[in-house]
Amino acid sequence: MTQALDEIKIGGLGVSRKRVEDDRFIRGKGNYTDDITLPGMLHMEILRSPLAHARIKSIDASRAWDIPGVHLVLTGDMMATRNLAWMPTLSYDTQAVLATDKVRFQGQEVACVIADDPYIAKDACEAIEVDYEPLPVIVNPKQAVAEGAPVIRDDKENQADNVIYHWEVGDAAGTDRAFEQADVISRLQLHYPRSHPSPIECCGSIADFNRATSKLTVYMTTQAPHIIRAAVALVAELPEHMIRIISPDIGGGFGNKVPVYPGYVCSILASILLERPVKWIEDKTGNLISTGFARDIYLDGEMALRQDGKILGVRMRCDADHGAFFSDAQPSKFKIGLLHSTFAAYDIPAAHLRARGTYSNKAPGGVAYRCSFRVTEAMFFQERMMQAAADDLGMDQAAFRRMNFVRDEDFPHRTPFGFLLDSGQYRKCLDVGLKAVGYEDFRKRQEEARAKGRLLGLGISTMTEPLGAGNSREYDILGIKMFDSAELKVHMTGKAIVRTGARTQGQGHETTWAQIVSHELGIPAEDVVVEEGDTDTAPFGMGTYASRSTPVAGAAVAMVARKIRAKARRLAAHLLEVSEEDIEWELGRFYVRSAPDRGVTIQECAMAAYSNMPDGMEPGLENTAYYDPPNLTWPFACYIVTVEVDPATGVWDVLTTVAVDDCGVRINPMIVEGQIMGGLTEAYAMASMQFITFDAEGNCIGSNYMDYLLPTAWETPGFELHSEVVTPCPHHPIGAKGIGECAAVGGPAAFVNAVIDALSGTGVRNIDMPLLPDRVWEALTYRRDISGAPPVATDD
Ligand code: MCN
Ligand code: CUN
Repeated sequence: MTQALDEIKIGGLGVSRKRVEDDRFIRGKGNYTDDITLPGMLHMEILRSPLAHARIKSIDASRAWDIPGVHLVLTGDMMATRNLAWMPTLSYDTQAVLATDKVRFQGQEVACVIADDPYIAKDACEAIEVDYEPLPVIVNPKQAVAEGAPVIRDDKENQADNVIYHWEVGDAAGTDRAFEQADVISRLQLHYPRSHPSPIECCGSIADFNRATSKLTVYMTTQAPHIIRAAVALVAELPEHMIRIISPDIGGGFGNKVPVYPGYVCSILASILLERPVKWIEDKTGNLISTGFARDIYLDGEMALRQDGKILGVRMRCDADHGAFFSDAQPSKFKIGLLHSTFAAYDIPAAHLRARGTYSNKAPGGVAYRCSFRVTEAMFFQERMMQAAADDLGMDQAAFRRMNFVRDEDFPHRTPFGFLLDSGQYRKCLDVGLKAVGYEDFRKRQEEARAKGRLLGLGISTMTEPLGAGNSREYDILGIKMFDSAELKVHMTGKAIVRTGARTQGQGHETTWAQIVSHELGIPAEDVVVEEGDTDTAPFGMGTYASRSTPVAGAAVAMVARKIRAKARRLAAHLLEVSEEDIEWELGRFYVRSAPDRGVTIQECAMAAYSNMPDGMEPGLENTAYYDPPNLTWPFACYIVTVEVDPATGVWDVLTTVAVDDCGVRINPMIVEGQIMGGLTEAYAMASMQFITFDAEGNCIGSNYMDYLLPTAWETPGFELHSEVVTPCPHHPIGAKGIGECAAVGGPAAFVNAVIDALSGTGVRNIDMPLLPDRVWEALTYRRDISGAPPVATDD
């Protein structure tokens, strides 16, 4: 006799199972791109531009060619003969692979050397003589559109200025009317500065073209192997079935490993030319100055308010600095990504957003760094504007938010910008957060402290964000529709392998996908192995970013398991000699409805699929599911931070951080908490110390870990996490919503709001991130906002 299994015991849904991948990671046994050595492998290094904007008069590589051990020197002119000097970007622009006419940002790729070892290659790079003629430099949108500004993209035929796009969304006339009716108009201007995902592992690739088989294998640090395969097939005009992209273990991605970088392209071309494997591993400075930046948007926001606190309308003007190439890797038709997800959590009758994108002499980027395509800026702007508006009304921060939230009974809710929210319990999350932080009590203590000259502050950030691109109706990358996939093979002994089109970079898919299979089939999680990242074996998928893995690939895992269960049911009916209609399922077992004692386990069904299938049934127990989500998932979070600011120095300490996250059903609560803590750490970093900016010559300030600060355990405050609120996603097969980015998206505003709150009464409305002590001190001392753009002064 068989019995239903205890889901907790087998590691199913809701179990805080230890991460199986950590076993190899914490022993130093991970297999990262740089760990791979192939026979006959050569090494590539990149020569980068020291200048931000300059015409290239000549490149003389003859001395580099003469260095013993050098096999190949690639320059832009050589790339051009193969039509590879430029490549298309995912945002329908072009990007230089190796510079030919001009360099357009500091750190831009100018030439590559392929040699016996990386040291020879590096030395040979230094032997390349490039004659530059410096040009005026642009480091912000204001300079980009100024009279007489040099045209950065003079390579483009119809580009007479530095504007990439004007884009708008919402109801301009309706919003104007709302402003006419307003009792109070609140305005805030600020800059969300550039930041960098900065994973510990930099980017890299090993291209291995085998002339004998005509097959190109590329090991590389990509979050989206199948997209890379498609891009290589289309750009290099190689047959897709002869390209194999393998993304081995990834040492953190955080969005940095979504774009296509020149280094990948050059290593591939070098391998094809030399017919030997070519390895390129970027160094930290290369990573910080040239790859996937994030943010760099200016906001001019206005809110129309009724005296009682009701928001009547929102108007936003945003200026996005995209750097030298418009290479956003994002799947929406919206020029500025999902920035218009802003204010989604609030019930607002009218809204209008106008955005302008401009070129500058800075590395390209924009949408990366733990952000579902600019939702980070969207939620930051929203929550900073909410705080300013409540202050302008003289209203309590929590009451103002509660009054304007979308109500539980109003889902699905259409936002004024056109998104459809699936579900949520916003008030409940806020209440849990307020209770946890002791809101009323803190406000009293704040008053008392104020009387003694001590500055306490409390910041709230309540936000929802769209996670899980796509659905395929609305989202695509260069026409490739957004969906995802899972393949499940159950072996005859009941052990299984699941593969998806996603690619974990540290999020724990090897652990959580097994839990979904366990939940659906009753196969113990430890009997399920998860494999991702090899385009020759994984089903086609769009990769991991925008926290889309659980919403899309995770859903596909559940769906494919259900297909397997359906076949297993037919096998069970055969084994139990009853008709399929008489079979019932409980976890791990089918039984006869009229005789519950008579049952077979899923493992017995698996064996029968290979040894005892009914006449006419196809043998085997495996299947594939492609999942096209009906909608995005909309998790909600309430982050509350309290701080104390030292008026003498501007130093601020975090007293408490409370996080209430509702991401629907949690597959693995411990992993979810890890994601939230990681995100809060990054939020704290951006708010307090992380800064990648530029001086007037376009020099990148923040090109190393002395200048670009990563918080360690020592600086990072403690976090109090709450999981009481669970609103299952109504359209996801197991009710889960994404969580991977929430805390990094919603967190920064909570920290900044707390510091600004501590300064209340001084007239200071804004200090741009990072809130370094000197900025806070300056704001406090001179009672003025610190809102600014690069260039920074570098003489101090
Ligand atoms: N999860 C869960 N229950 C849920 C939602 C998620 O148990 N309701 C689990 C998932 O199964 C997965 C993890 O939490 O193991 C994150 O899931 P999800 O929200 O689906 O996000 P993705 O797996 O798609 O990860 C992407 C997201 C992004 S876009 C960035 S950027 C980021 C992030 O994840 N980069 C990371 N977190 C990171 N964490 C690590 N360690 N390294 C990175 O590079
Ligand atoms: Cu934009 S960072 Mo994550 O979506 O890979």
